Amino acid sequence: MAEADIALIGLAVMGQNLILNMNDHGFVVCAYNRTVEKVDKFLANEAKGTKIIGARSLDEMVKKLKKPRRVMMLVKAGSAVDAFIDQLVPLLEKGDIIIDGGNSEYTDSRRRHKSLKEKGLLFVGSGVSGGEDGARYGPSLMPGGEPEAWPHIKDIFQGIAAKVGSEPCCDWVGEDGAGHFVKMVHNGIEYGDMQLICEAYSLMKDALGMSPGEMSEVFTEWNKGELDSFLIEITKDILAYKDVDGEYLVEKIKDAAGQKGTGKWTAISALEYGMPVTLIGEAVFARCLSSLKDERVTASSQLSGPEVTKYDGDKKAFIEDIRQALYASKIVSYAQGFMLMREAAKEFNWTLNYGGIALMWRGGCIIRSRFLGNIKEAFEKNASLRNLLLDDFFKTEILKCQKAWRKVVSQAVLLGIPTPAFSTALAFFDGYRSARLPANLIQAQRDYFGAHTYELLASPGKFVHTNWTGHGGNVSSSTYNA
Ligand code: 2AM
Repeated sequence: MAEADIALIGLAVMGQNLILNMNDHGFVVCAYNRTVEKVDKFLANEAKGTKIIGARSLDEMVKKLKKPRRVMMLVKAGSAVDAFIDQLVPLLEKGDIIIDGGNSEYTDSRRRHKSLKEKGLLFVGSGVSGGEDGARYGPSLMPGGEPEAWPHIKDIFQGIAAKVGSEPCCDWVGEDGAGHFVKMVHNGIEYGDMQLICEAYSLMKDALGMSPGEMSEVFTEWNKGELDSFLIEITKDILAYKDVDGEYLVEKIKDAAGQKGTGKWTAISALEYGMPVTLIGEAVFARCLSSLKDERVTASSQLSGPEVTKYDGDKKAFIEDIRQALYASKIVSYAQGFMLMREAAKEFNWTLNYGGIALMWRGGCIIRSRFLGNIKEAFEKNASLRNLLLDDFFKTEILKCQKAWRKVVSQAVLLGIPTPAFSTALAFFDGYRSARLPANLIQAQRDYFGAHTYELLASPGKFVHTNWTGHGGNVSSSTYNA
């Protein structure tokens, strides 16, 4: 009997929790897993006493679904997704919906969308964020793909998503791979936010000599203001956490950061589409540098820094400066993230819902914050806002922080404390607000050694070559691109 509203394939923790969440919201879910014993185990344990049903084959699963059939996968990204799609296609009919909620690359989602569309099936690639807890009680969901599918999955998706007030942290993102692209940018921004917090911690610890306990109090205060966010909140808890011996645990942890690659993919996309997403790039490289622990230990005894490494000014005022530097840098990071999404939208012809994206990240996910509410408002005020830095609210905020930001970066440089993300954000800000950059000289150099030609300010669109040395040729280059 066709009784289930949706099927969910993949009974690892994320999949199980999403099923339980859907069940809580009144939807009948049919569970399936490649290793079928897991279905029985799930029904006998976690799903006991619920309306959840199971299937022991894909054929059985499909027969239990109401039409149009909705099948969601939460399986390992890559070939497992393609394998399930191949098995599902002959069992489904035109208008049925396949949703991939795994950590797929957006390029794969674009490919799957296209090939399923040719078969009359509606593909949705959805970012799912918030970890196991989010999946169980309210994730941030970023669905993209075939717009026709949205009305059929909207109630389920918005029903189970995290809520901010009464607003669900889920809306339609855009076409084909847009959902997974936006999830990737979310992860990149998460890398940036974490790095910014680490730089604030590093300055308080090394320049001001503060203990983790003291810093925890500072983060507690920060969490009451503009920086109010999940990551600041957990940082205050982490810093206050003491090991069984009464020592702060954070200081016992090896300073070599791991990464699974999602930040890296954002940086790669930034390079690919020519967008200066410098803060996320620095955050990825900062993790790379941290992981060279042995080399750094060797270098630390050979490469000395400045003599003075402690800040001797007003401590309280400097802490406030650090807060403002973090805030300003964070504004730049999000501005860059949205620049990347805008460029991808142009590249792939997506109509992205920018305010909706801010809302989707506002709750349920790792970067959830009060700040994202301001971003949502900025795009609500002006849906075609070119850059967050040009929004009245963010413009005022960043200009307010500018002095403190410059002070923190210059102090960090003088004291020899690395602040790559604070610094790159400030460099971007100064570059972005420059009507004139030194790229005229780059153009001259390129023309000098490669006859690449340059454009004259006075005659836009006119490219000319100069014989700089008098003995080179007068012929410009069209094929040589060193
Ligand atoms: P399994 O329980 O049968 O291993 C997370 O690993 C989820 O992805 C699990 O439900 C797992 O199924 C599924 N999975 C991993 N690799 C898979 C593959 N190659 N084919 C099908 N499912 C796979």
